[in-house]
Amino acid sequence: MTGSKFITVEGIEGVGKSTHSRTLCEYLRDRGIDVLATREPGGTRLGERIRGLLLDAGEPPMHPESELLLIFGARAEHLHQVVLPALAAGRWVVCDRFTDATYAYQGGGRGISYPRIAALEQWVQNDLRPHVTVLLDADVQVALSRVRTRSAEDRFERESLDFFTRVRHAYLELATREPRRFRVVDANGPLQDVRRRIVAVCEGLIAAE
Ligand code: Z5A
Repeated sequence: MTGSKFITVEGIEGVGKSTHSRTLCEYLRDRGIDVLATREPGGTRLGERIRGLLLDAGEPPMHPESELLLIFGARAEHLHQVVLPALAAGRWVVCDRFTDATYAYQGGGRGISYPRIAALEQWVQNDLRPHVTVLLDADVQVALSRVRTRSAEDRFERESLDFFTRVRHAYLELATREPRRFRVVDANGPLQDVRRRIVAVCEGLIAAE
């Protein structure tokens, strides 16, 4: 098998990112690929603490720019401690959310300009970009209905339908801009159907090796 790959999984909440990141990792491991599974915000001790601040619905309101900087702070730590060493060792990295989430949530959702996000992206990541991004896309109400039964809502989950609609559209626009990197997967419908679509993406990844 060839060198490292950086694969990210994206989408609004409830589309099945966590579930299908696991599907992806299992499929790749079954084919002998050394895979590191990680997530953002988080993936390191500091990153998980920042994640706690970002998600805590009990925190006082946070300015969108503070939110953006915290996300990139967690990302810098994650890249230096986890992602870059794994890629340098030839491993594949599957990351549940990455910078496309920043464009979608802080850009599309909160209204921060893309050039401002791009400046931080370049500063923190240099030239690192995902090789492949799996965008799970589903109707906002379908996706939210899968997670709105959870007992306590976090700071993002409290946002409106309109917010998540903007986030979804931002993701789809990003995919349109970079069709070679993105694999858009229909995440509506039963779990097993979506799983089959993810396996098809995995087969494509392996065939491309
Ligand atoms: N955030 C940000 O703003 N900017 C950034 O740059 C980054 C993140 C990196 C935390 O992310 C928050 O961080 C996120 C944006 C912000 N907040 N929001 N929204 P997260 O990824 O940890 O949180 P999440 O998106 O809220 O995760 P989630 O709600 O767990 O969604 P998911 O991972 O896509 O879904 P899941 O856990 O795989 O599935 C949820 C449930 O649905 C579960 O019971 C499944 O069994 C079920 N499910 C999944 N697929 C199906 C189908 N097809 N049918 C039926 N049921 C299903």
